[in-house]
Amino acid sequence: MVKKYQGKIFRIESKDYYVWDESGNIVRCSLRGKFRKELRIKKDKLLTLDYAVVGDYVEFIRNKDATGMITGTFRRINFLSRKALKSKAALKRGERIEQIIASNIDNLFIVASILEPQFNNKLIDRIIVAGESNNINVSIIINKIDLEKKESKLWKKFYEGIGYQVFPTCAIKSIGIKEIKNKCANSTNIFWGPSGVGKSSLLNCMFGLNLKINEISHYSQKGVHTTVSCSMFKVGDNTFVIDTPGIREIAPYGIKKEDLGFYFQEFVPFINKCKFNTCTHTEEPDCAVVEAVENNKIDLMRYESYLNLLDTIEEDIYF
Ligand SMILES: Nc1nc2c(ncn2[C@@H]2O[C@H](COP(=O)(O)OP(=O)(O)OP(=O)(O)O)[C@@H](O)[C@H]2O)c(=O)[nH]1
Ligand SMILES: [Mg+2]
Ligand SMILES: [Zn+2]
Repeated sequence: MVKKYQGKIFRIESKDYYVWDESGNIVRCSLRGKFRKELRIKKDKLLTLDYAVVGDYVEFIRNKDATGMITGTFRRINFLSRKALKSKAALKRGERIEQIIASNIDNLFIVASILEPQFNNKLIDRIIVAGESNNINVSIIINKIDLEKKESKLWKKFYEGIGYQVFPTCAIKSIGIKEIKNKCANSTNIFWGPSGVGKSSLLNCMFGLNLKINEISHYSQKGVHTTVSCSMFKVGDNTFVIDTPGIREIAPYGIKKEDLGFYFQEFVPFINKCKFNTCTHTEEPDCAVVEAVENNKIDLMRYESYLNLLDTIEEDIYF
């Protein structure tokens, strides 16, 4: 019998899976060929899932040259995912692809800025849904408050009103850093959001990391992604942070239309009062959510985000 070891994936580069073994040493592993993608057939559609992602606990064997090979993964507590951008060929084959960003996460910090790049509340709401639907604690960081203060305060109030913790920060001047560090302690934390908002800058500032950041300080819409893959870092006892590449768009994966409302926290108290328990809060009679929007108990912007998302999940297949 070949001896099996256990570890945790902290970075994936092309076909190399970097794993911490039980003593915290780094082992570069390959993935046994048949595990590359897990395929599932559901309702005649082919679904593919990433077999191993950053955050996964794995089982591996050691090769003679000190590298390893992953032979299995352990069940994920949760994971953050989105619908993969579809290629035309994949669409033709009827494939629906889920891209898993990382697994076994406690806190999702959605990072945004007001300027450079401009605040996009619809995108934030979509990332919130991705977090909420996977049982991940969500908070929001508004970085670059040196560039704009007034609107930062308004959006802070807006999201706090819904029930989210909001951290205003400036990575360049180390403002608001301690509060986030405290929240990160003893947990696994992922930082996700648009490109150029300062995710890597914040992590450098908070934990003295040396992540690559965009050297061109003036943000352009065409800005390239500086961080190109997900990486996890150990920054304290039991404390991990994950830096991610920026996102331009995101569609959550595998959410049922009638469940979407539950991922908009402030809708939840009203949902139970809708006439139909499959209410999608659009055209149905006696919808308590629509009524709450009309009475300004639910903000119209959030309801618009909801409708916008509802439109895009129309075609999903469900597990
Ligand atoms: N004015 C200002 N600029 C900042 C701040 N934080 C980061 N920046 C700048 O914003 C630019 C982008 O920062 P990054 O840390 O590379 O952004 P990112 O979110 O990691 O971007 P991707 O890796 O492409 O997703 C850099 O030029 C930083 O110097 C801040 O608080 N204020
Ligand atoms: Mg980055
Ligand atoms: Zn309703």
